[in-house]
Amino acid sequence: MPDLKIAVVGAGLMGADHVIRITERIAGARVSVIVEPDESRAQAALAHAPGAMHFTKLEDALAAGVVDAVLIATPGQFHEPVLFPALAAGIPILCEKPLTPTPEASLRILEAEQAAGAVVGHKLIQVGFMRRFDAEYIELRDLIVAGTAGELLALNCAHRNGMVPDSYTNSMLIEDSVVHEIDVVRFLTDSPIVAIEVKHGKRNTLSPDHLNEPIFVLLYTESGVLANVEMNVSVQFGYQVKTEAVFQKGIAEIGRTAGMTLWQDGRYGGVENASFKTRFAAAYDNQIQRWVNATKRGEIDGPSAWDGYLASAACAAGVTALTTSELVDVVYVERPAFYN
Ligand code: ISE
Repeated sequence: MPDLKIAVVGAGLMGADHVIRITERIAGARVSVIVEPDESRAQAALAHAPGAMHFTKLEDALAAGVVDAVLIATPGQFHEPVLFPALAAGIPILCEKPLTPTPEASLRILEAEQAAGAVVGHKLIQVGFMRRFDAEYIELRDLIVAGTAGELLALNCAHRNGMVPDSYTNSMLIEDSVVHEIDVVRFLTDSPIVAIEVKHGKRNTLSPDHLNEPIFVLLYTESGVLANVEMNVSVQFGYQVKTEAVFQKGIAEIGRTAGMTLWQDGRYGGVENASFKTRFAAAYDNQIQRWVNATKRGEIDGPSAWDGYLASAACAAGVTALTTSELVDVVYVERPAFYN
């Protein structure tokens, strides 16, 4: 079977990383196009994509007939205008999280996908919630399902970034960062998030002036399992994502820093990840390989646009909770049959 020709849209931090990943580690696919308005970013990415063409608009690449599938890695607010032409072309899409920043926009995407799906006969969008492809999250989910430690009661989650760029806003604490816990808590518990509450701790003065964090987010699931998330984007020392699961008969912990521990000169320790690019490298590889394989079968193999919508709806409640400090209910529309 010929290589899947992928257009990577957006060659920023994540897009550039995916270009290298597809070229060097993914079987059965190659980057045929880079869509990026910034010339220097595009050139830097093209250096890792032999034979790829450069366009500034996805529509032009689609018209040139050199694209079988699209990987969208622009910032979230630019997903919608890229999703529409890709859906109209009826080709498979891997869209980085969040699907869209608002539930209203996600609903527009669901409609467009159902229209395109009626023609091609299957779903077209997979959303890049890569934690679902991380070996430890999968192991934890298996433990929850097996029930050998008893019923799951609660989750204590820590999501810590060393620092964030100036463009990162307060609402992105929820929409760009906690969105991962919003999705993965549902993945782990198989239960929708029904309400969200946000508390502010003592502000970190090392945080950019416009941010008020760390925050502590309570995600209430329909099952009764409560997830408590420390969201902290100014920890300075590195990147950490950890979860402790509290069961009736035990505790499970995932996300401890992997690698060698060195004892020397009266000290011991290891090396902490600097960013999500290394912490979740294997999960990203796994996600993209499975997506490539699935597209060749006319399927997706991971979170759908419906999962993306559920996360956007929960994020909208989360952003309200962030500004009001109240417990905010999450409101969802009924699931269309297409997503059953
Ligand atoms: C970033 O966009 C990501 O998706 C990372 O996984 C997350 O840890 C970070 O907080 C976000 O800004």
